Amino acid sequence: MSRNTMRVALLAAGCAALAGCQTMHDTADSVGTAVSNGWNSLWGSSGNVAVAEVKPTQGNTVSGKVEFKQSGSVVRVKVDLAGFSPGSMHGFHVHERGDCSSADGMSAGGHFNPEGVAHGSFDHPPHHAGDLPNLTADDKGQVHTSFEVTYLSVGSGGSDVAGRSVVVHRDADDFKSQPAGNSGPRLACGVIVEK
Ligand SMILES: [Cu+2]
Repeated sequence: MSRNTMRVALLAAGCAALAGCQTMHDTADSVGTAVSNGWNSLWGSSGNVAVAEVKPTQGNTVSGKVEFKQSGSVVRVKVDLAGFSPGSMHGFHVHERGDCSSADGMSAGGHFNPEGVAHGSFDHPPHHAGDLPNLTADDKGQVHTSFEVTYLSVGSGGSDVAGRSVVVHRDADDFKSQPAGNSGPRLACGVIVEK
């Protein structure tokens, strides 16, 4: 293989690895933009709210808060977490059991999956109701972001997040591997409680 051929091959591999990011970006643009047009009116006062106080699992450092707020058919997920390695990317899901009592977070069970479908990417059905975008830490090792989904609910309905948990994983979710995107051990867990 010539030097140039090798370079092309490496570039192709890089593109494949980034495909998930590109997909996320597209969704952020198409779904997320609605927020900037009406953040205050859409998210200001009414709507069911549930919050998870996220605590690190044993030997880990990630902690913070995740808020779910419903407005009509849209749920905004607001994420404020710290304690990551700068620039790292992590799988992030709603898991089925509101139980973070075990040291490794496994007490939260598998992904919240009321429809009994395969794991996948949050923007390409079918996917678990609990499938959410990967989180990417900033240069301080923090995540401050929000996004919107239309397949969860807060306080009622078959996809109600209240009484479930959020789990942050060590590795990025590949949005393909079953049943959990090969995202590795659980760095942090928080029971989602309706306010
Ligand atoms: Cu998970």
